[in-house]
Amino acid sequence: TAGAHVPALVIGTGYGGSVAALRLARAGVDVHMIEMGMAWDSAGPDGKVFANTTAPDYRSFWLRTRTKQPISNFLGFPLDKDVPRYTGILDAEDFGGILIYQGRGVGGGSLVNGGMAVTPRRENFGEILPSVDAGEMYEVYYPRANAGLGVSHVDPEWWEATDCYQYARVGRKHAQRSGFPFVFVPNVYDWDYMEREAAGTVPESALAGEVLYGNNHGKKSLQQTYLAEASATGRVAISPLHRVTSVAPRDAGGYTVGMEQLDTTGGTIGSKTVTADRVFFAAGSAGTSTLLTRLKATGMLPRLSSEIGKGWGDNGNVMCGRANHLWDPTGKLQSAMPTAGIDNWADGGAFAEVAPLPTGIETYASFYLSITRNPHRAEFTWNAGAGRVDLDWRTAWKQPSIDAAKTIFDRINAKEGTIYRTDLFGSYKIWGDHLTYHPLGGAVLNKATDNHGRLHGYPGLYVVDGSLIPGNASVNPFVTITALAERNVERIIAADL
Ligand code: FAE
Repeated sequence: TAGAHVPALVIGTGYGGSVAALRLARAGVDVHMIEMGMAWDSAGPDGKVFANTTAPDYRSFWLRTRTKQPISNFLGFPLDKDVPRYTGILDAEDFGGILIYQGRGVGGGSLVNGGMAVTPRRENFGEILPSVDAGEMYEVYYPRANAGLGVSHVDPEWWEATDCYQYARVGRKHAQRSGFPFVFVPNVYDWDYMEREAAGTVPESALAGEVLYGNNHGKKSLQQTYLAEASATGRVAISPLHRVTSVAPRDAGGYTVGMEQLDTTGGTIGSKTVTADRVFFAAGSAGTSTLLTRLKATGMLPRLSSEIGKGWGDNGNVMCGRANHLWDPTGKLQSAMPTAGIDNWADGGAFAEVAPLPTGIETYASFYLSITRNPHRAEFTWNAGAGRVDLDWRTAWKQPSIDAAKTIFDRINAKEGTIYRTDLFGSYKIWGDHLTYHPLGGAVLNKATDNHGRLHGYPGLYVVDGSLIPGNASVNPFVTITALAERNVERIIAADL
């Protein structure tokens, strides 16, 4: 069916897309957002919108018949189980050498992530986004992003006393005994709500272990922040369960955007086209990179830069667990929202988040997601024979990340007389080196685009998401993605509209 015309179309509803939609709408531009995932605004048969991390069900995974849990094993037992194929919230997208975990639904990654809202240290910014004026970012756009996302700190007094951060206090003790800086990191969780969870006066969310498959309360996802504000303008419409498949220039100017409407088993109900004066690619690093790589290679957008698809990195993600002594229990109640990390970036190239392992039982395990300085960069390419986009990342490329993480955990283990857990990612496997939560790059700023995200060769096409960041952010990335989108969209509105 021939669809409507919109001034601005945004592909995806994660951080970059939500910033673009809000700022365009505030500037008086009508916006249509297209989202392949579900709206996540109504309860399932159990009365809840989202499934618990410890009990994945049909809502948990994007079009899989078996779960693909990041921690696949526990004490020798595989944890994955069969689930009905459904347009669930977490996608473990398999690119051969790596699984890229992503949120699917209105709100993108904000629906499933740990809410850690970290602004990188200013001295590291030059290696993250070398072509961007750091002064502007730290004076204007990082503060704007933090305000828009509702970022705040846990009350330190409460943190010191509450059972649910016992695991983090053990993490601090071990970090400090080995001489590592232990830093608190802000989060978008509503801390007042968490204190009431702990007091037993409201339904539990973070304290019930909710995170990977959504939080029913407490977490300020984009649905509660940028998207709520965007919707309040009256200028933003969102189409969930619609996947953009093509973008092509029109003779009359602007672009024709093709999309498929999906049902909840992933089947296609129908195809639609919409015309738009401007199109903002905000499908996330993997989504935007695969789409642009295919559109360039198949002749729909042939003038795109040869930099499209290049410069992709995993933010150096690697996971591991440590087995503590019996006198260092990490607690059977663990808040699913991390609050702190071990900062050995300057000396060892690793920032390790002290992560929860919310199993509901005492595990005596400390669990960490490390962000490391990994120099490897992969490329997305069109595989014409298979009709898909490939990514040439290899599992062996995680070795620099493992080495960096070991600068922290080998020392802690030596000091404490402890060992790594070998049961979390298979049997006798220490490192979770098969995945990333933080895909970055593939349409790198000032290479595949100009210095504000305008795609070369096609006026009116923009990239506004994590694909602009060349592979590493030195910390968890969503604050930087949001701040960069704030910077770029402000310029685009001022100069192009
Ligand atoms: P993203 O949020 O991924 O949004 C892209 C959206 O586009 C998604 O909703 C897609 O469904 C949609 N989409 C894709 N393709 C299409 C298409 N063809 N048509 C229509 N829609 C499409 O992009 N980061 C932190 O900073 N702190 C954390 O604590 C943290 N924890 C994480 C935990 C997990 C389990 C995961 C998976 C990620 C975590 N992240 C964290 C990463 C963070 O969520 C991620 O960097 C951002 O969500 C990326 O933002 P983008 O705007 O690039």
